[in-house]
Amino acid sequence: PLSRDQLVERLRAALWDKRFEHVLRVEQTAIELARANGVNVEKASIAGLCHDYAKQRPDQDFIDEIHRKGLNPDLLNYGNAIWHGVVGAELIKDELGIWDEDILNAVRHHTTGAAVMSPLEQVVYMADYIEPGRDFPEVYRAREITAKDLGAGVAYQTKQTLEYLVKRNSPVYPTTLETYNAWVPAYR
Ligand code: DGI
Ligand code: FE
Ligand code: FE
Ligand code: FE
Repeated sequence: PLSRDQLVERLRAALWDKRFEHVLRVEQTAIELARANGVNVEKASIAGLCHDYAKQRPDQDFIDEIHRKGLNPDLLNYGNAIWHGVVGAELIKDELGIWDEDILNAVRHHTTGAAVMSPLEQVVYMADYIEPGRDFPEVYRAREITAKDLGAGVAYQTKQTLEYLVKRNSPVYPTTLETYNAWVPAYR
């Protein structure tokens, strides 16, 4: 398996500087959330580093991978925002040799969440949202909530994301709705 330093170099090569720096901040935030929540810190580091590995790939790479791996054809109705996690996890497996299913699921679900998420998946989903470079208005509240209760953070982010998509008349990926139904009413 690749060492952390080797992974960092692969990410540096795959991403523009600003996005590479985001990835490093997500790694650090994921490590902190992992420590606070009894989650494997090394897995949090690897998943944090890799979560946006595929973000700058051309659409055709994702389309090819959807066909090659026989992924859900409904994916073809979406775009990079959904593909870079769900399909990106397959590229990480192929190209970085990461086979740990918990890490791969954390990458798969980092954008949409999922109805059922392991503690590691919750950590990466939240780290991407609250890393210190984020400055949208809701992020301050999100950091407070997540520090107290990781699951409550998941619910908060999911609700904010759904509101944002609906306000912009954006298509909502079905997994995002499943995440909403599983997490938001539970924290009412
Ligand atoms: O890759 P990042 O920018 O760090 O963050 P991300 O992967 O969490 O989000 C990428 C984008 O995906 C963001 O602009 C919001 C969007 N998004 C999240 N859920 C959905 C979605 N877009 C669509 N169309 N449908 C969704 O369900
Ligand atoms: Fe992402
Ligand atoms: Fe995110
Ligand atoms: Fe990200």
